[in-house]
Amino acid sequence: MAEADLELCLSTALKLAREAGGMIKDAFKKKKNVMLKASPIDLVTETDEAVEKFLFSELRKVFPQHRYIGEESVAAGAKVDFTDAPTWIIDPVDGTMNFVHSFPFTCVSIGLTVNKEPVIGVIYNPILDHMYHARKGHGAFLNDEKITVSGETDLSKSLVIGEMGTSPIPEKRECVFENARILVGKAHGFRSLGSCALNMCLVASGAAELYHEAGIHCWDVAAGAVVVTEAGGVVIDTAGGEFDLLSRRVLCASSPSLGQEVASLLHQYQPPRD
Ligand code: LIP
Repeated sequence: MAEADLELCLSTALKLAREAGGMIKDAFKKKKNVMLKASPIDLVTETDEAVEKFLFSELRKVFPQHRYIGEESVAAGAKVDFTDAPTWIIDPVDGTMNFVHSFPFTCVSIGLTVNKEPVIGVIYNPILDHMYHARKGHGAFLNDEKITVSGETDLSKSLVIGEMGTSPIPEKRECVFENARILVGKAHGFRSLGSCALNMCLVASGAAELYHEAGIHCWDVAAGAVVVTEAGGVVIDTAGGEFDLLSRRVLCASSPSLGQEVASLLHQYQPPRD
């Protein structure tokens, strides 16, 4: 895709992320109509659905030839049709559980892939007014200030993020708890905050050194993968191999050695692919 086209994609995504963020912020303090998806803790609200509909509609006006993958469209039965075509991969409200509880760690995440590679990432937390963005080869930014990972290589000096997730599956929950036990004993600190995309931004900005999770989806990680790598971090599989956008597993780290060390410690869980 030409440089000018990618610049138009980024500027359009930034504009729409801010507008979508306004929708999230308006609803944030109000009573929410919460609906259930795969389990009693896998939630969706009218805001999730309205934001995704808004973003798809506005992006299609500018980029009618592009393809679209969204969390709520897939939940409604759409297939994850992942091709080499320019594809917008969107989580309208990442951290929906946080949003429902008015816990201010929630965002809209807008990623763009070309030839199946993430090239643009825009992640906006409207409650804290934190706009993260990155374009492949052009750096990563928080509110237009360049961000970089901490570069830390020592696990005992690292703040590590691990998510409990929403799955009721015993095998997955056992894996989550075992990995938390392992890491709490070795890291400087351990956090669980409820938003994949924002967790990735915390690593990118040097506020944390590592985040890992199995059970997320392509729309959770597509934008964050660009933000982390453009901030000088690594994005790999939880077992240490190459990152696979549809694998539903991610590990991002402030340095390659830290990422590989933690990957070697983790108990692995393999959810069905997207
Ligand atoms: C969430 C992820 C989070 C994960 C939750 C949930 P959602 O995405 O951001 O990392 O632990 O289970 O999948 O559903 O709020 O868009």
